[in-house]
Amino acid sequence: MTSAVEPTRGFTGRSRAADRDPRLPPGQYDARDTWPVLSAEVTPTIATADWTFRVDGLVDGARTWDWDAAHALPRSEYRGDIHCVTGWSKFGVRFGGVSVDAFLEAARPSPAATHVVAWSHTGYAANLPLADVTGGRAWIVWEYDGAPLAPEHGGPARLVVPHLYFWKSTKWIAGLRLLDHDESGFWEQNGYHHRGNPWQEQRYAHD
Ligand SMILES: Nc1nc2c(c(=O)[nH]1)N[C@H]1C(S)=C(S)[C@@H](COP(=O)(O)O)O[C@H]1N2
Ligand SMILES: [Mo]
Repeated sequence: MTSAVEPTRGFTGRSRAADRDPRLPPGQYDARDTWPVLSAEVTPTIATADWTFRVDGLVDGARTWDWDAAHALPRSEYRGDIHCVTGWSKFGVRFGGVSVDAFLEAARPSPAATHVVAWSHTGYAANLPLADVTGGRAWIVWEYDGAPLAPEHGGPARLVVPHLYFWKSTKWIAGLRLLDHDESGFWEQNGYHHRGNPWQEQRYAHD
């Protein structure tokens, strides 16, 4: 009986590895049509008329944009995948908004700036190296799949940094503060990794 089972098990194992979607980082699964909501806070109601986005800290000119001023910046889209540290990944999502580069260009980061804190209108924050939100790798978005971003997913607007675990993508984004040092955000103070690269499985502080 053992000899009949084991070759089958071995074959199945190899077959699964070969079929694994190359878009899936280690330890992740495909959430397919679902989009789980992960929020430490109660979903706030923020009218677009009340939403603001500020870039301050180590910049030559701190700036605040309101809804209309942010929409006047060049439109930019992210199409691709996202990965949550709890295990789900989602392929081929489409977010519309403005590249973080466009906001930073207006505020002119000082050469001393090395990190940012991405803080929300609710008090949540995530820390990131400045290099992870520049160079066309991060967006402030207000659309998902061509429709307004739902409040539970961070609407009216959130940060999206898709190459890092999704906890870095602050919902109800209020601003970026530029710093010359790393300053832990909400999950980083609770044992999560400072960078959070899903391809290196940087889930917890010492991964
Ligand atoms: N303000 C705020 N932003 C947040 C969070 C949060 O709790 N509050 N959760 C983070 C985590 S852990 C993830 S995985 C994503 C979840 O986004 P979603 O709820 O749209 O899937 O938002 C991130 N941004
Ligand atoms: Mo997450």
